[in-house]
Amino acid sequence: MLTREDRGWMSSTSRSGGQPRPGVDKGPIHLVEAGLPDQLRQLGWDVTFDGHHQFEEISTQDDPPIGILKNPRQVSKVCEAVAQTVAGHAKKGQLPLTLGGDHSLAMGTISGTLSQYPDACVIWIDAHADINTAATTDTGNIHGMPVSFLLGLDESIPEFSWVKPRLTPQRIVYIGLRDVDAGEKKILRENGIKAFSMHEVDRYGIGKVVEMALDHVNPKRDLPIHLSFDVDALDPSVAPSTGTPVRGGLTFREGHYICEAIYETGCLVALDLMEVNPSLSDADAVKQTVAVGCSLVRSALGETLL
Ligand code: HAR
Ligand code: MN
Ligand code: MN
Ligand code: MN
Repeated sequence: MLTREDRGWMSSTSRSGGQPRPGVDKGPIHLVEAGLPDQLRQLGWDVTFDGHHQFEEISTQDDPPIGILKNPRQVSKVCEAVAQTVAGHAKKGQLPLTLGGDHSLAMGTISGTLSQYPDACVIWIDAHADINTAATTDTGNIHGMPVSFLLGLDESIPEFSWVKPRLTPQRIVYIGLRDVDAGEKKILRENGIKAFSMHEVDRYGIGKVVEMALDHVNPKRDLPIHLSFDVDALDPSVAPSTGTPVRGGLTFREGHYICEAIYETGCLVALDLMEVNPSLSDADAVKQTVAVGCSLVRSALGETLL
């Protein structure tokens, strides 16, 4: 498992094709300009910042919808490139931190993690389940679908057949859900996928929820963990600048507690921070959201309160 002496690695993926609102591709630039690389160096990480991957060679043109899926070829190719990049860094023993960009990118980051750590589990922090298939999506926005491709639940789109190795339903757990489509609820139920919605956070408290989530995906605390954090899991009063805010979310401390507790397991091998969109809301809201994003990452990478 990685410790602070290991090399950290950081990449940002400035693409936004998985959702319709422009600007989420600029999230990483703001997080980096806010000083995230140096903040992590101060925690003892040897940070290599790869630069802002724009994947300019991957065209945004000539990509008509498949069914109602928007930008399918572009999203697929970007995610495949991200998977290779993440896998390459994980192979060298580095801990890949990927800043998004929209959450469709997790198809790439998690595929990359699984290629190096086939027994890894995924902790997905989000207001949304992102588990629509081509048959269930109402919007055609692929950022609402990455988990179904990762699990192999949708084999109808050949463009995404590269998504391997596959995740299994017992190896993913959600925290923070509160906006789940009817079709997604059915998929969660039918596949026995464990999810802790805001209802469970209210009932048990965040400490107990994280413990139960870990007991489910990582009972002996010996499996590698990929943490995929969608900033819209936080309440919009805490993280306003994001494309699909949903009220009733995690507090500032609940979000940070999750990150701290996962760091404490010593099992974290990869981290995503997704869906920061600096073009939404006013300058103060953007500053607040970017600052929260940086501090979530610091917490997941070992910042302690005392
Ligand atoms: N479930 C809706 C859809 O499929 C909304 C998804 C919004 N997704 C994100 N990612 N912001 O979590 O379109
Ligand atoms: Mn790179
Ligand atoms: Mn998401
Ligand atoms: Mn979300």
